[in-house]
Amino acid sequence: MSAVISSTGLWAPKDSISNEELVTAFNAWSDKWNAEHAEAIAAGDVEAKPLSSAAFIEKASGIKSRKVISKAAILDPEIMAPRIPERPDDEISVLAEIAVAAAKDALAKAARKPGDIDAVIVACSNLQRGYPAIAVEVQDALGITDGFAFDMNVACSSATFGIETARGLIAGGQAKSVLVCNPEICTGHLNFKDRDSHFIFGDVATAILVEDESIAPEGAWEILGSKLATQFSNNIRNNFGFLNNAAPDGIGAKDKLFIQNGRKVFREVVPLVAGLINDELAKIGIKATDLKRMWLHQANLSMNTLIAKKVLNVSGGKDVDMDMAPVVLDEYANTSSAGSIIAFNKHSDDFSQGDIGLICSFGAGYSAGVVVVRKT
Ligand code: CO8
Repeated sequence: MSAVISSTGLWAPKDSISNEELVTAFNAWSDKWNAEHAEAIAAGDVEAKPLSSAAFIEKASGIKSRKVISKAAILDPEIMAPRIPERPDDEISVLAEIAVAAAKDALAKAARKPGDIDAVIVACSNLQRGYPAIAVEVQDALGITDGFAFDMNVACSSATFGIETARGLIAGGQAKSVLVCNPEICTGHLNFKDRDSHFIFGDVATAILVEDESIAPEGAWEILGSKLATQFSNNIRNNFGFLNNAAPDGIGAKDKLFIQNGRKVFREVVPLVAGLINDELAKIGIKATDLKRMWLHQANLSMNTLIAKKVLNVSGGKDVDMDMAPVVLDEYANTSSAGSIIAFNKHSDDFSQGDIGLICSFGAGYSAGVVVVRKT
């Protein structure tokens, strides 16, 4: 049984933070910290906190702003972190709430009602709690009374791995219509006091409706092929987890936030991803020049340019037409698993029947996924 992508959905917070706003807050915090530690800095006991720069951020990453759930607290030099109040157990959790918002957008686009859905997968980088699964809460909030739901996490590749998992459920006869949600509150695990990474992430939610081809709506996307890959690396890591509380010094002893070696990630992931795409295209007999577009993971503009060049075999100083690999990270920053789906959602309306494109994710794990699609 073949599967299609029937529709996608998007939810984004109303507030954005520009690089300039973020850097102003960071530098105010940094100046204050340096003033408070002036003696220790002068004695060489601690290093002064360096200042951040909006120009550096845009040049190094391509990010100009990010959408966030909790703007004021992130920009308050006394806080420098989102502040999202805990909710009582009888209210919907914030992660489920944004997943539901994106899901409703996807369902409306495919003219589907909640009763049409057989399974819900929440596939994202950071799950708000251990259990019950966020996906079961999303299933309940949408009013899906039959079927099943579960969570999965493959970091930035959660969406492509989620699509492939949905495809497997359809092939195995478990479901005909699977809703894959990618709620990403990335600012919750970001260290806004770390100059090297404070600019990287934003918040957003996407949803993907994967269905059996027998019920595909008009204009659905046939999945021609897909390939998943993982390779262990400590270069992107988050040590937050349920055993933090079991450590002798307890959970509060150390921040358990996102850390990475960005340079190494850049160097190691570009060839891995370009190779994965080229191998999959060769396997299913499609030439790179047959592609109308690649909706790539949104982490770094130069990284995407380089991947596009490698896939399209554009060498030397020649430019690649970025219409081929559209950028959304200038507006959204890195939104982990949602990035390539935002790009697909926003930059696919001009496809005609028969046009071919690919969705590609990559990130922590390392993990990478390619899904080749053709407009029906
Ligand atoms: N302002 C001014 N200067 C700075 C700043 C700043 N904010 N930050 C660093 N610098 C300085 C450095 O100190 C360094 O100075 P010096 O040369 O004197 O040592 C200089 O600028 C260059 O620094 P870098 O080498 O770090 O800069 P890069 O050019 O490598 O750019 C990037 C840094 C933008 C991080 C880049 O390396 C990058 O994007 N790499 C790819 C990273 C990537 O793709 N990571 C994957 C992200 S993880 C992911 O997508 C999902 C993770 C799992 C999910 C998480 C959910 C939230």
